[in-house]
Amino acid sequence: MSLDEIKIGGLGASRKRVEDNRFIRGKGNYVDDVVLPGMLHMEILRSPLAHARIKSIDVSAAWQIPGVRLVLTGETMAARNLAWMPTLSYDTQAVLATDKVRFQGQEVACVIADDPYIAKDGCEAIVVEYEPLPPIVNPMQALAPGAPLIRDDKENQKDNVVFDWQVGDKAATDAAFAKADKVSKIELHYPRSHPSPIEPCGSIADFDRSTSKLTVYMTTQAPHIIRAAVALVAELPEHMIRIISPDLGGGFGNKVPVYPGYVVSILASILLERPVKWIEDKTGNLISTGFGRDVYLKGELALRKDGKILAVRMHTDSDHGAFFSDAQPSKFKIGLMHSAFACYDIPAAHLTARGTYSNKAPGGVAYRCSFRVTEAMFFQERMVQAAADDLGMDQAEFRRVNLVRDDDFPHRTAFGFLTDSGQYAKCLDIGLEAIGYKDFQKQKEEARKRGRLLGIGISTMTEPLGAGNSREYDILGIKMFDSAELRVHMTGKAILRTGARTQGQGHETTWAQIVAHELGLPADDIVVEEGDTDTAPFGMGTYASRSTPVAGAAVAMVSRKIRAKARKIAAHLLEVSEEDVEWELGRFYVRSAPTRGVTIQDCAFAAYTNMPDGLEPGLENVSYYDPPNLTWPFACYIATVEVDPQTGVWDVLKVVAVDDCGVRINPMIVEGQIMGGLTEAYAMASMQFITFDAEGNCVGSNYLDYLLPTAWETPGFELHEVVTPCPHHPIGAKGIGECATVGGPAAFVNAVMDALKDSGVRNIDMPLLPDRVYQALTLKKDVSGAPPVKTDD
Ligand code: MCN
Ligand code: CUM
Repeated sequence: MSLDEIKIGGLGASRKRVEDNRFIRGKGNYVDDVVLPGMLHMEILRSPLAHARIKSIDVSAAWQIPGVRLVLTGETMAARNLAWMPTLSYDTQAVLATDKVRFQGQEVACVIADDPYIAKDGCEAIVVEYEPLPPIVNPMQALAPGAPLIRDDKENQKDNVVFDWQVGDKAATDAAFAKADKVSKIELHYPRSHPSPIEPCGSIADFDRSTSKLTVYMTTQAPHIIRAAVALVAELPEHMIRIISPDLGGGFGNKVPVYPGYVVSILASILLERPVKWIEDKTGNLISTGFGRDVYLKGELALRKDGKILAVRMHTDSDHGAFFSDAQPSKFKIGLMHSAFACYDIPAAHLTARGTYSNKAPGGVAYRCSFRVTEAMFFQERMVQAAADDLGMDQAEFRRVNLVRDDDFPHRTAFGFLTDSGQYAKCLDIGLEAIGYKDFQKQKEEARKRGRLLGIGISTMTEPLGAGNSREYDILGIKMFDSAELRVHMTGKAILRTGARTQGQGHETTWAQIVAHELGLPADDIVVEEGDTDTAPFGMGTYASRSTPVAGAAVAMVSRKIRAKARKIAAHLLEVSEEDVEWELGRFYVRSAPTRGVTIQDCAFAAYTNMPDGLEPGLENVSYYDPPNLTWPFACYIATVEVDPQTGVWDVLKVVAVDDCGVRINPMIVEGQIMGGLTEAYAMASMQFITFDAEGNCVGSNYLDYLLPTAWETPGFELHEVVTPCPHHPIGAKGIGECATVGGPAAFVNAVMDALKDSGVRNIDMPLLPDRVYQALTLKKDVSGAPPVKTDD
């Protein structure tokens, strides 16, 4: 008699995304769609120089333009103590520059006017006199003796170092290296990349003097954190602040930080008592908002000759730009870089990490990556391939020797994480089988006769998704947990709200599936709402693929609370004691008489019309979920490529992905996440190049230079699945939102390196543009992305 779970859209149903109904009809409601009566428009004047002292700013001509309502500069912000703001990593960031500009594109002044064009004219009328200073565009320059001090605004800052941090066991690592049969070394650069969501950032601030209420519509992945920040920084009462994050046109980590535009639009609305809209253009987004990566690695593996890894040593130098503004758990300065090698059984490891300032836009935002995990897994898999080559060992076999075994869980990694489940060898085997690993060598020989170079690249990794637990994870002291609130109406229809904020991942679809699984209510009967701090329960937002691991768990838990109450109502309706009531999907029945039962909908109706004595009416509840651990999905990505040695052009022959994200709520959405992630991985490996010339000019500030692959350039992906349920998640799910972006790049790069192996080339830094590949092949040497950076020729 039990309901068919797939039919009601429960766990495992590839239910079509309900949000797409409005998106594909052009009915999405993005920030720029919001129009408020009397709304004014704001434009930002940005610095053309990367490093310069501001000698003067003359705004008088801007004020003369009819329709200009307000002009704000660093000076006017400073008068209100708002020229600087705290960042999510305990640094400060200029809202509008006062003393110096520190990167090209930095916010210098804002003009608020009747329409966006007048505001733009206003910006153009502002005259700024700069005195240029020598720019710093990489960690090597930042650390050089006598380097100009970028952050001379900070009292105790005497150099350009942001942090110097370490983790692991140095003594044990040194001892293991002393005993090693072989030491494999490699130096790599993970270049800057940009999340570049289709929709840039923006906000509409609406301060109503009559109620003292401040409403802000804005592009944020974490509305509650913004509310807390506005309350604490601007000293406004928290209950008078409402942050609404409407539909987001992608986030990818770009919409986690707090940007100056948000802050200035809020101040402008308070001063003018009118709504003020700020919408960034695409170039503004590309040059000034959070960049990802930009990390240099020196990596070493201590090896035994049978292939066993004895120890790992890593040193990273990361370029954070002018302000250390990336969000990450406060305990960890270089994010979760030390999650590297978590899928391998390694006795000892030590990581030193140094962060430096530069005259570049703030960097280090987690772009589809749980806090530097993308860099960690890329470095790991490049180091693994180099080590296998150094030992003369097959790269798949080398991984097999070192992967954590299924019976080894829970497993404490050398850097201290606890991984709890997985079937790593099985995933690898499925991947090797699917790509045709055995036959590939033969194909490689044949291709060589045709003058073509074939290569195969593997990337295996487990990734920490779903911060926290609250014991270890906090941002600015706010503990990382999440929440869900479920309200079941009289007729058995329901509304669910969470503290997460979907940006395209499909929460409106998948959360309803979790409720359907727990309660037997058809998913179509549940509406999901996120992103409004006045209605949603407090949560830390959506990034680090934490929604399913944390908010999704809260959805299951709140549904169980509802079921527990419904059980009491069922006992009352069935006139038996609660202990005699059994549950099957969507229905309570009497144990001794299974045909006597009531549906969950009957219970919902009774909760408002016929409640038992002593029981509170209504059927709603809230759950706050603090996960016991991160979730650890596993992935094996394998790519084969063909390189044309005449041109350096390489084509992807085949890509195979084997993902284990535990129980899949919606297999179709999971596959979409993997394909999207692999597309980004391919883009970073092959074509995306956003860099800075010696003057600090951002090269790649538009979509002719910074390439986003379309369906035409993107290779096909063959997806496979393994399911190892997460032991601590209520429905056994692990995160998936970032896996393919994190693990994917190394598969492509390893494949090209494999093709070039016999030419003595060990590394080409991303992106593997044809000219880099050609140069490596003809000169028979590595091509580094490190400076001097080739930007043009
Ligand atoms: N899911 C599932 N079964 C699982 C795991 C996840 O069905 N076992 C579903 C989820 O319910 C959700 C989606 O897959 O609908 C992604 O879930 P999850 O892994 O929990 O990740 P989040 O929802 O927290 O999304 C964040 C993640 C991040 S951090 C970035 S960055 C990213 C990504 O998602 N940005 C995206 N994917 C994106 N996809 C789109 N379309 N747009 C973005 O901006
Ligand atoms: Cu890591 S980018 Mo996502 O966390 O929003």
